Amino acid sequence: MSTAFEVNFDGLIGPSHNYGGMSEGNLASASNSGEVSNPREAALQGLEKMRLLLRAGLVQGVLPPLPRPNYDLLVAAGFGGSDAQMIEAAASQAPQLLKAAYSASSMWAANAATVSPSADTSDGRLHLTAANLSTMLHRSIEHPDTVATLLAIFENEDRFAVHAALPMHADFADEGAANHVRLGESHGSEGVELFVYGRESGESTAGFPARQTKLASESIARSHGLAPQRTVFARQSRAAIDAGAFHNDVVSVGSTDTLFYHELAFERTDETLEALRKAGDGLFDLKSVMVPQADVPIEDAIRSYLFNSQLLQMPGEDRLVLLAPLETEETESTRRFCEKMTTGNGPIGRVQFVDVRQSMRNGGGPACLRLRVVMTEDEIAAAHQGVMMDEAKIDALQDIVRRTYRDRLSPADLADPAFANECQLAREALLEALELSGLI
Ligand code: SUG
Repeated sequence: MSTAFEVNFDGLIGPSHNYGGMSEGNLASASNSGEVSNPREAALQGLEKMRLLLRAGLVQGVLPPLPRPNYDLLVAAGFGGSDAQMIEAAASQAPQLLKAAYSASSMWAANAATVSPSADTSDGRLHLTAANLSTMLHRSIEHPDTVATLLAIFENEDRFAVHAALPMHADFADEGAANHVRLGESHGSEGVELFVYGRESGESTAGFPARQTKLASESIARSHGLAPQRTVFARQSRAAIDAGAFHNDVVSVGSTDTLFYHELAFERTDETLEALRKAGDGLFDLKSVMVPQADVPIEDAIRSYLFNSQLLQMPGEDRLVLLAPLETEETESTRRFCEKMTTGNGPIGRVQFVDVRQSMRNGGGPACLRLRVVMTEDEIAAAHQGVMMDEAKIDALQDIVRRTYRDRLSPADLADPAFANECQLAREALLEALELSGLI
């Protein structure tokens, strides 16, 4: 077993961050629809979170924002002429579509891909499958550009395998790592991969959309070459989805040997835990931390985003640290639960709060903002270095954000063709700083 690190690749929040109200079943997105956003503050908050983890001694990467507006979507919808003409026509004839074309949703990097570290795969390579995000129109346009980004970062085919998204059909609906948890003795040891799905392919469900199918999860496990006896598929509970848990990472998070979850997260909790124990037999002893509905009602868990936290093994600390959003501290039941949990002797020893409010208002907490990629030292060295963060690079990115991003944006502002140029210039400057100008 070689030394491995959990590298957090955070989505760098793009200049068109706005509150579009586009995600049915995501209560924060619906309730803040049409509000004025602050893209500059959003991106600075995200970069400060990265700085925090860097200073704690963790390895931090970044994924640049995707090109916005996405003109391919506008062309596909029949708009033509110059860029400015397309934007003006879409603004008057199809404003919903223009919002989708402008969405900065790639910031939620947990939905960029599903990742299996090389310790788990049959060919010993690190596998990444871009998520098709087929359930929501504004997210379904991410994957071609996500694949291009991943290929630019994980280019070395001897070590990395980047897979295209699954077919764009409801039977293959896939939302990436937000519905995937990897558990093991340590980051570098062989692990167990848990895939959480909301419905079977072909099954129609009432209520809020279930965005992940079992077929999608199974397909990824197969193409990543995961050992069937080390892989678990569990169904997310309908109660959780209908309460607003549009991804499993809104009601559970796991790292190393610990699974932290809400009592109502899974359809068959005992069976799921038993399957995880069996899959981890001989590898690790599962530690499960269940949050009872009586202590934290699921509505509070979703409002506060208690579980949409990063569960981190910090250098020098023997217990795990939960990096939770400020909203968890501000919600009484979750704050009390955190106090109780950390004074006990369980696997989570500390909770730290972080301000990602701009993203939270669209339903994205600390965990949504990052894609975890467990990498060996050699794999880190083989990846594109321009996206690996140090403080100087964070400073440089923040300078670009301060210079090029607006501090007020309402969905109506998207109608101004001049804004498209602003977005392009901002992205070009960011890509240059990350030595990724090939993506322009
Ligand atoms: O897919 N919100 C995202 C939030 C994604 C959170 N990710 C994880 N849980 N991993 C979504 O619903 C809202 C965009 C808007 O309405 O403008 C949005 O796409």
